[in-house]
Amino acid sequence: MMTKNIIISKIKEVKTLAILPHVSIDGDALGSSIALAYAVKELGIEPVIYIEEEIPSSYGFLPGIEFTKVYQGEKENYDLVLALDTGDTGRLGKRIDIFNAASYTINIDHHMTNTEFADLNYVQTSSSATGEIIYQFIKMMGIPLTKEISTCIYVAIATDTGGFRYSNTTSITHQIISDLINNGVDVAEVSQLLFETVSLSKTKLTGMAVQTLEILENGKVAFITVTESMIKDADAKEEDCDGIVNIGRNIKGVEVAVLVREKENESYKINLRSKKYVDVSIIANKLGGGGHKNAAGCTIEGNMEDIKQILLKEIREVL
Ligand SMILES: [Mn+2]
Repeated sequence: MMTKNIIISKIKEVKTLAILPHVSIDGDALGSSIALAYAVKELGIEPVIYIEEEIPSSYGFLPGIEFTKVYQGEKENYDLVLALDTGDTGRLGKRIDIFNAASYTINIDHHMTNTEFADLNYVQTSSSATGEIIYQFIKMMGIPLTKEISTCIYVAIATDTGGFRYSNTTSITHQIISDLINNGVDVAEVSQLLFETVSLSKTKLTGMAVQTLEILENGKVAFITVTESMIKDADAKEEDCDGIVNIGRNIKGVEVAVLVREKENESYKINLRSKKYVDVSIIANKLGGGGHKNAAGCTIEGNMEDIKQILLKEIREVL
């Protein structure tokens, strides 16, 4: 409670403020950031949301995109910088410069692996999404839930809970969602845009990725690979890889699913998902990444075969 009040008074006393969601932005990072930006604007501050890369087109329908700006190496000294949904400073990418140059920094997050890297840290791991925490802040600030704010928070929570299906979904989650719907969220429209709209290139890429599926460890582990050439052949974008790992996880009997995404220079982005008992954040942490129990990730360098062996060894230990 204390920390929350200090954060709100900090926000109220500054003149310039920037918000930093994590790299490879997702619905929670973006929705939370825009909702907070709307709230801060109500206080008479003009906030900027610095993002690392262009917003994936699947989130293009969100209101308030005008608050966002792709970081181009600007040297700015903000009175206050808030990192949202960001477990560690590595997830700030190049925008670490904005963070380091700030007079004061705040970190608001729900990741168990959060390293508490700011001047003030508010990490609530019981929240399904950073969106839940931002909702609480906005209520405490006494700022009305507009349709825009409600929609952004709804998207944040709906994405991080997999459409209210993951184990992080609580009764509090649903209480918050109830309030958001009362304040104008069009559930059918948002759900259609968020969960039932897919680009042709992603469909093609998914088909190619499924061809690489390997089932190991008596059916408990699924590996899927996406290479650079597959991305080119499907005319796909980075964001089109999102969710492909779930194809492996959804297979009956699979506990751990891995997506190995080949990047340039023998670097691989690894997505890990588990269905029930395995804590994949332990594996990701060991390999220099982070995340949650059922969803985590890391980046590894080396060649594809070695990387698969390293991952398999770590998975065997927790399986
Ligand atoms: Mn999140």
